[in-house]
Amino acid sequence: EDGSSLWLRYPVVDDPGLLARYRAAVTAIVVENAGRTKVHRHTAHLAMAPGSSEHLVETTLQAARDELVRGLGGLLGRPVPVRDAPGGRIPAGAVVAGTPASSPVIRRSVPAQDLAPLGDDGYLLRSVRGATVIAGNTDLAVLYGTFAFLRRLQTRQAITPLDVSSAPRIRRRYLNYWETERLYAGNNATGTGGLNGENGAIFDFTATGASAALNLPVILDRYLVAARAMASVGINGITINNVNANSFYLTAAAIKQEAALADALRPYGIRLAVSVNYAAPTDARFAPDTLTREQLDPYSAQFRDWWARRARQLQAAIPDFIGFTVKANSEGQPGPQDLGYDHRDGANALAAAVAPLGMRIFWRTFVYNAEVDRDRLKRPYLEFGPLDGKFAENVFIQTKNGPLDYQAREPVHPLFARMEHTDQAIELQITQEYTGQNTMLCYLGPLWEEVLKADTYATDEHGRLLPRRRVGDIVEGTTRDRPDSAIIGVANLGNATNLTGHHFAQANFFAFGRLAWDWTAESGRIAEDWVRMTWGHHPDVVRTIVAMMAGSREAVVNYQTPLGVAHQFRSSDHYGPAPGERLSRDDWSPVYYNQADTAGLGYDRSPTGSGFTAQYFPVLAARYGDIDRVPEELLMWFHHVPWDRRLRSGRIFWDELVSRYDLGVGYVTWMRHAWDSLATRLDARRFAEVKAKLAAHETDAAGWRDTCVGYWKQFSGREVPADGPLSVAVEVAGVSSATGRIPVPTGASPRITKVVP
Ligand code: BDP
Repeated sequence: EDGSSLWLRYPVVDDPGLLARYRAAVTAIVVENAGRTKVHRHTAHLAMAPGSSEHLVETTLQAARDELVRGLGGLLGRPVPVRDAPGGRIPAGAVVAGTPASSPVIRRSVPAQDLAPLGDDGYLLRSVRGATVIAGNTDLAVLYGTFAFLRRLQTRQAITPLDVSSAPRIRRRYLNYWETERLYAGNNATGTGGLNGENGAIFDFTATGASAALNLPVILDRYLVAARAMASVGINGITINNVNANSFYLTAAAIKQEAALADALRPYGIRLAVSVNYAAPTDARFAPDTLTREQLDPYSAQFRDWWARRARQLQAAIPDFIGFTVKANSEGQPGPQDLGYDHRDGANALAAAVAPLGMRIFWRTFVYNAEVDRDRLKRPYLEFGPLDGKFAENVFIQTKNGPLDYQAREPVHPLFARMEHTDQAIELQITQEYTGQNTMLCYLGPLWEEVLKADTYATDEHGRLLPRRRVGDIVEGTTRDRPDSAIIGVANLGNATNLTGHHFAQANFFAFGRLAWDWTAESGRIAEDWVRMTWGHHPDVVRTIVAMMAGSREAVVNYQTPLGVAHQFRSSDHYGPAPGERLSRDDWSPVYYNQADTAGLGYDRSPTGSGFTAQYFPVLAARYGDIDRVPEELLMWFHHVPWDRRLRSGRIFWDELVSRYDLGVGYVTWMRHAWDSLATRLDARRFAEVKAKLAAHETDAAGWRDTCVGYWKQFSGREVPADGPLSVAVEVAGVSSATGRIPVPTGASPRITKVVP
């Protein structure tokens, strides 16, 4: 096993009783009117990679049928025949997948009113007269239902009698793929990838060899594995290039390749978007169709027409093209402010250009300017808050979960409840830029669950609390009167054999999709599904791995940025610690965030400090602004904390701080031992690969602790406190079976008391 199938492995069910029941329930596959599968070899812009083994499918129903054949055949340990349903007769034991339009069987066996509430993407799984139907209103819903049905077998749930349905809470469940940096997904040296062929991007736009000679783009097997994996968790769009956008992706040569990719992904319901640079019209690659800098005025016809031309070109090649993602006036990227305009002017100009084509603009809010504001966190609200309600219909503003930048823990971004009249997408980072990249095992489900379930305590103009103002409510749009909604994950896919570099990084890809579908789900349950699908079902395996995952993010918080100190990363790679680093820009420097001095540690954002807390609604503003009331895990986000301040544990701040670092490292040590205990229960290659990662993880976690504690010590002037007790209690939210005590072997790092995610 090399991890290349991700969670779509489908090994034969090894519990004989269950296998017999599944085999009795499933004896045939019926997908009416799916069409014949054909391999496109010589269409105008599509070629198979030499040696490619996967065939390309043309329709979504073919993809569903193929997945049933592959999945059921694997799980049941014998081929399951594909049959017709002559005269609408359902063969006993059939799994029938389709829509009322595609399948006479579905039309007759599923009442229309049962499908109506499911919308475009929702599915229904139901036992009907000895058969199982997988039904939805669209072919894509049927594909989603197919994966959901297979997941039931993969996680060993009952499949008879069955009557479940599910529809996503958020409409657009997209990935943003940053192809030239921040991949952390393996980056195989042997592979080319991305634009420059120098990194490990999953999509290879640098066709080489025969395909280059023919000028044909290549569709690699791994694209289809990724497409199936995305569809299996309901992801339905991907922006294929970095937000620091290279305008290559708008050129005719690139569009040809993008069209091939779109054709390959379309059956899986995945649509494409491109990140663009606001000043692309001045790029010489478009000569003679270029503009001058002055013509970048968002109200000029030239500017809008230029974008309309690009959009039409894209739509001609990719009829279901989504639109553009824009990073403007952020970290040196050009934007409308360069010409004296604001984000609304810029976003609405692009929106107007693409609106006739039904496309969308995703305009990011990741802006900061510490030179003006002193506190970097203030800028997004200052620039975007006043623009609420002023964006065009087809604009989403796209906001990171927290006000800084994907730290292992942040308070929620104050913009969420402040933009009620604007479609607002949340942007989460799946790729672990600040959470251990592809070396550290960090399950991000608990982080996202924390964010999406966080209450903003938004109030109306009379100061009364408004209902349903958790971040997830706001993102899903229930607080707006408009139906569109979007959640974005910065993807962690690459050209590594297992697509993500670390086997456990696959879990973050999986969890993102599951939470995008239903943000009210519990991250512990999602972890359990993933473990069963990815590693197996032995109780030791499930219990141990779920427990490892459950506390892994809290461990990262503890050994990297405990008690709310943020951004202590070395600037070169955002992996290791550099608490003393001072860069050319204050707001890129760890010292700016930690504010270490002999009095204490942390950034004062209270009303007597930077005043950032005022951007929150009153409940949170009061809570965060008061050092006695702020949750301890956010202490240093909002306060400069005296070294001898007494904390809830009874320890003084300095002692508590050091113990958090130890707790974090101790957890990693515990994970390493816990993993070792599974040696005989897991397949050799993946076991060894994770074991090696955990060893590096432990070393690097200890490095974080030692570097940071050593640095803080110079300011605190205090000794490192002595060791504490030696056990870890792991409580796993949402997984009843996995609560337990796992002893830490002697010799392991001490002082772990309790780790509760
Ligand atoms: C930062 C990344 C940088 C991105 C930026 C962004 O380090 O690569 O371009 O976020 O989101 O975290 O625009």
